[in-house]
Amino acid sequence: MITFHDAAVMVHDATVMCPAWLECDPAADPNTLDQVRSWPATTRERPVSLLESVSGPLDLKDLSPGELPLLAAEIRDLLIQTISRTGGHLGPNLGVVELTIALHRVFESPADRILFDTGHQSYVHKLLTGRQDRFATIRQRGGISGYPNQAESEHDVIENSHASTSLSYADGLAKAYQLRGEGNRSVVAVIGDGALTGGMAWEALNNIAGAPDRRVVIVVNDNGRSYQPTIGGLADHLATVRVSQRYEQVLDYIKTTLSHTPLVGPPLYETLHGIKKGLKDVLQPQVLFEDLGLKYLGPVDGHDEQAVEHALRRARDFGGAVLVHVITTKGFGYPLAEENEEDCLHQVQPAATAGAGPAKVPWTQVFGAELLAIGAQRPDVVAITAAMLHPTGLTKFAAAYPDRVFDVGIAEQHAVTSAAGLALGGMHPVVAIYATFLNRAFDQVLMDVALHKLPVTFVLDRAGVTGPDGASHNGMWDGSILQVVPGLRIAAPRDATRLAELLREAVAIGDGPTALRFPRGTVSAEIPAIGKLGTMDVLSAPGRQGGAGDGQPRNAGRPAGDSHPAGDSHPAGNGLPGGDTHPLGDTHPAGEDVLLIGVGPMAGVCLQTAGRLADQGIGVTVVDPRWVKPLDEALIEAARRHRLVVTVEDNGRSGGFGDAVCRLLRDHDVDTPAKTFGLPQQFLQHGDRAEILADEGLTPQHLAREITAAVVRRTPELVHGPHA
Ligand SMILES: Cc1ncc(C[n+]2csc(CCOP(=O)(O)OP(=O)(O)O)c2C)c(N)n1
Repeated sequence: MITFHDAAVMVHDATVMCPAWLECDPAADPNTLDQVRSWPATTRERPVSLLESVSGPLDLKDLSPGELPLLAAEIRDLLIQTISRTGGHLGPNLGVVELTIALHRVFESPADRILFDTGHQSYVHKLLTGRQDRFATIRQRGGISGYPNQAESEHDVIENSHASTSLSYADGLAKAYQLRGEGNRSVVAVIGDGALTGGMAWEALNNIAGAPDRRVVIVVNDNGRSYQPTIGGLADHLATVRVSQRYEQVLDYIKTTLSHTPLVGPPLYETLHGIKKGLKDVLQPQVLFEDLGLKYLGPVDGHDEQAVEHALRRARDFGGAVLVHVITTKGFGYPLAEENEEDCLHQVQPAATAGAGPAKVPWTQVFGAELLAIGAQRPDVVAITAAMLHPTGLTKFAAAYPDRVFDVGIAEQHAVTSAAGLALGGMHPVVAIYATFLNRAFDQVLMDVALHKLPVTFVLDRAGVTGPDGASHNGMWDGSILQVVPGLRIAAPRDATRLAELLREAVAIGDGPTALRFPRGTVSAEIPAIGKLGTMDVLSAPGRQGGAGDGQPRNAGRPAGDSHPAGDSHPAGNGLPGGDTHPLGDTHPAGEDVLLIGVGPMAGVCLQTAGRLADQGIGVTVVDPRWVKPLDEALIEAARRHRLVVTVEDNGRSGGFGDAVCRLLRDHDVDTPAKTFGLPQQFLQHGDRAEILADEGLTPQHLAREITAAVVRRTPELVHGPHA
């Protein structure tokens, strides 16, 4: 096992980390290394003193270089203690401690602007810019955000947690400063090698390089990983530097190997030797960036604070567009993170939830298990991830079918159009992606997949409120933007059994795209259907209460054989899979006051709401549509039979499922009024998922109160007792 001390020494001993251009000696300050080595095993014994003395970047500048390793150690200590309790991004922040200290010692934030791409690695920046006292509240309701946040600090410039945007922001800021005559302000963008795989970053690089006189400093934080090792040609290119594979060594290798290869060996070696310059170009990253027109500095050891400072000063004083290549170790200083193969503890769960209570099955895991089973039966099914293999549940599928899984990097747009290509080539791609990140690839879904009626299945994990990661991580948009895509069908499972069923139905559809959305967290209790309304499941009806079952996932998936073209709606019981069973129809008993339609896990919430309403004497039919687009036209007659239609969804209300139901009823001159419940069209603050859903009224108690009030307004005679 590598300890923190060993790791520190290993990094400092690596010759590549202190290149000649830097004119520094990695062991120049013996106190520095000694201090690191003497860091007590139980760091809690050491009072947090240096860090407390830093209330902003100016204080940081007063510290001597010899004090900085201790400061770094204190920061790591605080990160480990706090994040293991609150949850959050641990590995990325442990890796940027020295880099962030150096940034704030060299640049004059907030006059100079420091932008963190994605923003998940900004915790150290928060600690150094006056937020130590609130750090314990990170990611909790009312506490500080897990990402940069303008309301928190003048040092936070951008808030987005979607990757690969920082260089475009930087380009725009530098243009603005130039136009305003403030061209002496530096704009610094810190971007990981993972985020650098996003196409938007390259669009920005192209523009930044086009105006080399603007003061844009691009700091590439190269730890070789996104969640997992970063993939692709660029990553391979950067890796050549990380492992110190100098071109001379490669030439030696080629010389020894090829000259022993009969016939082709020696001539090929001569040829390669003749193009030595070309080979050098291939193996040195500065060429890649300098060919674009960017000044390149590096590589520099990202855990040698003085070396990073030196490089950043040179970059700042250069006065134009420059790229500083910094090599770091994700999780640095914490062996549990550094050695964690899955993701270097990229994001950890709060201590309170990790391992607490009876084991519950995450939605992601149910999806992963079912896809694995489907993979065994369907050799045409392939999986695509945008740098999130483990988080999207593809681990087992990748292990079983390594040739049928494609990690494309943080490149959602490419993921979708590449899926279109796979589908054109006869495969059925399953694009596993967090709902919020699909937003990026809307045009690709619309034009590259749907226009071509291609069988691509989008599996949208973390749909609806996600919670602690805040506004930009909530998957509350897909249910609206996908509504406008012709021919795309959307399914939302209420429990594990339905997730397995609907995934099978989705991959059985061959004439257009499908999307399956489910939330963050663990699966809801099983809710058996008591009947059918067209293709939809009836979960309870007046006098026939349904309820949650045993909570055990059942593998009840069955293939679907239909290929109904998906419009806004489809004829009752005809079209989508599952429409062949017992319509409740005329056998339905009287007392049909409210038709309550719950999307996905909201079906369970609706069932509980119905119980409360029944106590008020209000008869409720609870329906889970399963496929929420296209709508089942059985809804039209069902709506006519009820006095009020209510929809509940974990998605923005504008343009979502509820709006689609209202449009269907209007189009068919149904007079029954409808109420739609969902998330307000706002950027919701971070907090616990359950807390946020409660804030927005998506609880049985609140819904029952609202629905009772609506019923009373229309038919006061129905409600006899006090309101819920
Ligand atoms: C558009 C988008 N897709 C996916 C993600 C999820 N995500 C968050 S951090 C991350 C990896 C980032 O890697 P890198 O930029 O190298 O930073 P590191 O964590 O290694 O410091 C990913 C894929 C995201 N934030 N944005």
